Amino acid sequence: MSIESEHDLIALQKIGRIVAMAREEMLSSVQAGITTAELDRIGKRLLDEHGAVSAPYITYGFPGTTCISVNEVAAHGIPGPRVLKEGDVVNIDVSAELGGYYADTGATTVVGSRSPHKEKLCQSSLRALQQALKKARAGAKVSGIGRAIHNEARKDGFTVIRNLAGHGIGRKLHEMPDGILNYYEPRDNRLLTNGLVLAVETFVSDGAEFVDEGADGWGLLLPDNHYAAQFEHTIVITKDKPLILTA
Ligand code: M2C
Ligand code: CO
Ligand code: CO
Repeated sequence: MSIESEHDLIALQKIGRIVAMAREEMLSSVQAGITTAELDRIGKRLLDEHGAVSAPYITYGFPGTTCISVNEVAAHGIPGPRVLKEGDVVNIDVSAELGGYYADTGATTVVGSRSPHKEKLCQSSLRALQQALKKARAGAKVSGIGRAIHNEARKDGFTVIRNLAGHGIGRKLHEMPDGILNYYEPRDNRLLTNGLVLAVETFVSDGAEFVDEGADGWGLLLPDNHYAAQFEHTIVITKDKPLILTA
């Protein structure tokens, strides 16, 4: 969607803050011994308290409130009995609806503090998101976002996942424009427009370039013991810096 009124902006800011709070509360609860179902309950409680509902659940019937993806699972991980352990790469992706408006955010962390390679991967993906957001302004090419993400990942010796992408958002979880890629696509001539609401998400990996559907019908799996780190913000495009609704 594109922002058309003060109400659009206020409502998106509200749900943006809620999903960001849920993300932060869940991230700060990540520790060895906790299950992903327990983490999901923390996110659900926060959404419930604010009257928000899980976007994956109401949109797709996802069997959980939030997506929690561990190690070989890059995205769409179903919360459950999996117990987190030292060194696990944990992605928390929270998307929710309130009053007909949607926001989506994600972050990745490592359990414990003894995995420098995995921590570097998370830092690289976060930097890639920050660099991409610098390119996101009205009149600029959509393809500049993917170019910035890939350049940042490459600098650190990492790859990007080519079949996962950011998207439009606002009145639905996934809207047009789709295909906000993690790499440069020179044939993509679309331009960013003032007021456009986007979920920009970086998928940086230590070698993988594609994910495959897992046997549970949800999890998107990485090949050959590779890891990936995702970060995601919902933003509004302006003539200047984007408004980050999920900061
Ligand atoms: O839009 C995502 O960030 C998720 C969708 C959850 S629906 C089960 N919030 C995403 C992640 C990976 C691939 C596509 N979309
Ligand atoms: Co998301
Ligand atoms: Co998204």
